[in-house]
Parts: sequence; C-alpha cells; structure tokens
Amino acid sequence: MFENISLEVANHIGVLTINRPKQLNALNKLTIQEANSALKELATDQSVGVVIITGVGDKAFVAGADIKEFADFSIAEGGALAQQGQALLFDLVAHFPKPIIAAVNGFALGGGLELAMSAHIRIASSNAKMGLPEVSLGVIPGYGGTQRLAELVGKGKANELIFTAGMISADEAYRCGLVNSVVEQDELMDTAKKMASKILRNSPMAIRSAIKAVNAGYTSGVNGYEVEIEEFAKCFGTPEFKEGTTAFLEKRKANFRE
Ligand code: DAK
Repeated sequence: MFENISLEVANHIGVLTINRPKQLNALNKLTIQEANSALKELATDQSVGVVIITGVGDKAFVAGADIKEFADFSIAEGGALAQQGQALLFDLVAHFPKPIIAAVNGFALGGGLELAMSAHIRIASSNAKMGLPEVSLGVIPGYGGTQRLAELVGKGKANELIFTAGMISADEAYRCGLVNSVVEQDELMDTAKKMASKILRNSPMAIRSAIKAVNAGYTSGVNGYEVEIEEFAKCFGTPEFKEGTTAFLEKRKANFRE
C-alpha cells in the first residue's frame, strides 16, 4: 500500500518505519505524504495508543530531506514546501493526540532530526549521529528545526549546532537534552516498546490533554497555564477519570483500554 514507509500495529503500538534504505531514508515528497496518511490512520485507530517512528536498517533514522529533490527549488517553491511539509508531517507529529516516540537508530540529520524533534519523546541508539547541516547546503532548517532545537537544548547550543552544521554523538545529544535516553542499537525498539507499554497503562484522554497543555506553553500567543486549566477541568467529565479514581479506591489497577 505504501512505497516509502511501512506501518505495523501490534499490542496497541503503531510502528511507522521510513523505508528508503538506498537514500538513507531521506524524506522526499512522497514519503512525507505517505507518513501523513499513515499517521491519520493511526490517529483514528482506536486500538492504537502510542506510535513509534523509526528508520529502516541500522545506519539511518532519516538522513535529511532528499537533497536531489530540493536542489533546484525557487524561493517560492521553498516557502510553499516548507509550509506544506510542516503541516503535513512535522506539526502533525508534534500535535498528535497520542504519544509519539522517535526511535533514532542512526543518522538523524536536517529534516530527519527535525522529524525526531517533532516527536514527543526521543530514544537514540548509541551509534546515532545528529545534526542540522542545512547551512552547509546554503539553506536553513525549514521544518521547524530552528525553533524545536532551541526549545530542547537552549538557544546557545542550538546556535552552535546550526551555525557549525556539525554532527553530535548520541551521548552528547543525551547530555544536552536532545534525546531522552541512549541504548545499544539491538535494544532500541524493545526500549521504545517498553516505554510505550508503560504509557499504555494510563488514561488516553488524560495523555491527550497533557500533550495539548505541554505544547501550549511552546506556542506563541497561547497561554500554557490557561490551556492547562481548561484541559484539567475537561478531565473531570471523562469516564476515564471515573475509572482511574474508582480503581484507586477499590485498590485495583485501572483499566482504560476495554
Ligand atoms: N538526500 C538524498 N540522498 C541522500 C541523503 C539525502 N539527504 N543522504 C544520503 N543520501 C544518499 C547518498 O546520496 C547515497 O546515495 P548513492 O550515491 O549511493 O546513490 C546514499 O544515500 C548513501 O549515502 P553515502 O554514500 O553518503 O553514505 P555515507 O555513509 O558515506 O555518509 C551521511 C552518510 C549521512 C554522512 C551522508 O550521506 C550525508 O552527509 N548525507 C546528507 C546529509 C544532509 O546534508 N542531509 C540534508 C540536510 S538538509 C525544505 C525543508 C527542509 C529541508 C529542505 C527543504 N523545503 C520545505 C523545501 C531540509 C533540508 C535538510 O534536511
């Protein structure tokens, strides 16, 4: 059904794998469109509670936007595509109603790191290398990288990484807060799935509200505290709140997924 991605759902976890190994999983237009369709499917699939995004193979998560594709863009095409791409994939990931974990299994460069940074959580394999090399190609990050890198690692470190176009190791990425944890490559998917299973024990509605509230604090013109209050209040009207509190009082585990 898809050419450049694959999608598997098992145990309430959707795994979306970017699958262009010959191009180190570089993102071209078709890949972005397919990832958009797959994510929309996963958003409405009631059996799915958490999504993991990764790249096929053991060399690359995503080595960037496809350089062959954007090499001859004009100013107008670049602007239009940045906007479309952000809406189709990167903002969709960032505001996805279910947690998205990026399992960064190798190079995550340019658009690839931007994809990982759009996810809610990042786990990297120890061989992963990350960076935003756009200025070495005469452009700047166009899929939210200038904003999200500064949010995650602070402005000074983000400036250093962007201006030098350098790559950092998984350990350095961990030290500066770019990834949540680092594990050996053969443990990466298991680690991501274990984290997903932990998340799956909790209320999907409350998690959805938490995603909205956390994101609100990073959205210009939106007051995160106000959004938190609104989302907090909404929780009291949900059956999941009833189940969570009743389960506690009855000294049993809450069951949010029946
Ligand atoms: N695009 C297209 N092909 C790529 C690619 C990419 N980003 N990265 C690698 N490949 C291809 C290589 O061309 C090579 O293909 P063949 O020559 O075999 O046909 C194959 O993958 C294997 O790569 P290498 O032979 O280079 O492998 P190495 O192990 O020697 O090196 C590397 C691995 C990851 C260090 C190297 O491949 C590399 O430096 N890749 C490029 C990294 C990079 O600069 N990425 C792009 C960053 S800029 C836009 C919005 C956003 C963006 C652009 C436009 N608009 C809205 C318009 C974002 C731009 C970026 O992401």
